Amino acid sequence: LRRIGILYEKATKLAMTSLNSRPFTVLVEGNIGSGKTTFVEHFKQFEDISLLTEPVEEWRNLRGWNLLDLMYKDPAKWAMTFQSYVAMTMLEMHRRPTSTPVKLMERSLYSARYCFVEHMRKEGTIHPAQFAVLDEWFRFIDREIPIEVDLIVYLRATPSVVYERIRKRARSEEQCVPLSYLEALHSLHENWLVNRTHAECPAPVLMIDADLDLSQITEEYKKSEHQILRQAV
Ligand code: DGT
Repeated sequence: LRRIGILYEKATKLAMTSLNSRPFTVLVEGNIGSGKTTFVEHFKQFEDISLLTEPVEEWRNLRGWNLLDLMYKDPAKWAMTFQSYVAMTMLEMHRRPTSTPVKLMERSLYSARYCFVEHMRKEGTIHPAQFAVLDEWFRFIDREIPIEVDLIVYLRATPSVVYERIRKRARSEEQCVPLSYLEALHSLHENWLVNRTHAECPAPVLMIDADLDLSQITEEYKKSEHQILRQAV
C-alpha cells in the first residue's frame, strides 16, 4: 500500500509538472563571494533539479573580449556595455526550458538591476541617460516577458567575510574590489530582500547564514533542502 501511495504521489506530481510545464524556480542571491556557486553545487546530488550557474565565463569571453575585466578596469567606459550583456545572458537563463520540476538559478535579472545597476546609478558610474536605457529595458522585459520565480534563497554574508574570500580565491578581474564596494552591494541586497525599501521582490525570501566556513555550511544548506526539494518528484 505504501508503494502504491508513493507511485500515486509521483504520478500526480509528474502530471502536474507536465500540465504546468513550468518548473518551481529558485533564485540564489547574495553578495560577491557569498557562496552561490557552492550552494548550487550542493544540489548536484539530487535528481530532478536543473542547476544553472551564473554565466561569468561568457562575460569573460565574448568573442575573445573579457567584458568583466573591461568593466572593472574602466567602469565609466564599459559598465553600460557590461550590464546590457549581463541582462541578455540572465534573460536567456530565465527563459531556458528545463525538463525537471525544479530549476535552481544563480543570480537573476533582478539582482543585476536592483544591486549592480543601482550601485552604478548611485555612484554616477553610468550617466543618467545610460541608466534610463537600462531601466527601460528592465521594465519592458519585466512587463512583457514571463519570468516566473517561486523562491529566493538569500545567502546573507558579512562584507568583511566575503572580502577575505574574494582575496583568497584571487580571480584576476577582482583584484581591485575594495571592501567599500562589498559593503555597498551588501546594503543593496539588504534593501531589496530584507527591508524591501527599494523595489519589488518577485518571490518569498529564504535567508541563509553564509558567513559559516565550508566545513559548517553544508548543515546550513540542508535547512533549505526541504523547501526546494518538496517540489521534486
Ligand atoms: P559566489 O559563488 O557567491 O562566490 O559568486 P561569485 O562571486 O562567483 O558570483 P557573483 O555573481 O557574485 O559575481 C561574479 C563577478 O561578476 C563579480 O566580480 C561581480 C560581477 N557581477 C555579477 N553580476 C554583475 C552585475 O550585474 N554587474 C556587475 N557590475 N558585476 C556583476
